[in-house]
Amino acid sequence: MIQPTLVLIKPDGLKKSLTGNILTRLSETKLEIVAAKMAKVTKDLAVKHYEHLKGKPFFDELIRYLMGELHDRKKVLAMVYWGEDAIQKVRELAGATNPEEANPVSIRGQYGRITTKGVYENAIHASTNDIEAEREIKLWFEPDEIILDLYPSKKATITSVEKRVWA
Ligand code: IDP
Ligand code: MG
Repeated sequence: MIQPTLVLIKPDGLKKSLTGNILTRLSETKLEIVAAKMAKVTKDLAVKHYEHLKGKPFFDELIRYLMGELHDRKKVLAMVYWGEDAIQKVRELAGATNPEEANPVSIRGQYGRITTKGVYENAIHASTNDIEAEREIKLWFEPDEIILDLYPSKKATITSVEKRVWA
């Protein structure tokens, strides 16, 4: 099945200068990158991204992790990979959630660690299924930021929206 998946290089991956290595590993999948940007991660965005983990003992620390507060890198590299079995291919390359259990040659096995506060710092996020991919891609990207029309969109005239423009 041809499908998209959301990939994030998390703040530990950026801080450890792993972006190039991780992108090289991902290129083994022969999938296409159809969207990419450096994104600042607000608390609201981090909480929405990990809303399925609300209530877990590590939740607050996980939010601080995704926001870059543990690594002094307040950003992530957000990308949409697209192609045949994209979700499963990227998950396999990423490895298990717990870096200690991840295949040693997977991205998380190679680069992940467990912090003394107990958060799994695992360098990369990858969607786990189609529903999650759609929710996450819509959370991180607007339709015009993606090269393909992945999901139905509509034109909207937005008035009174305050945003920064070049001075
Ligand atoms: P996933 O990233 O492999 O899809 P999720 O269960 O969605 O795993 O968890 C999201 C993130 O939360 C993980 O990537 C990891 O950083 C962190 N995490 C998940 N489970 C634990 C745990 O049991 N202890 C500490 N951190 C965890
Ligand atoms: Mg997950």
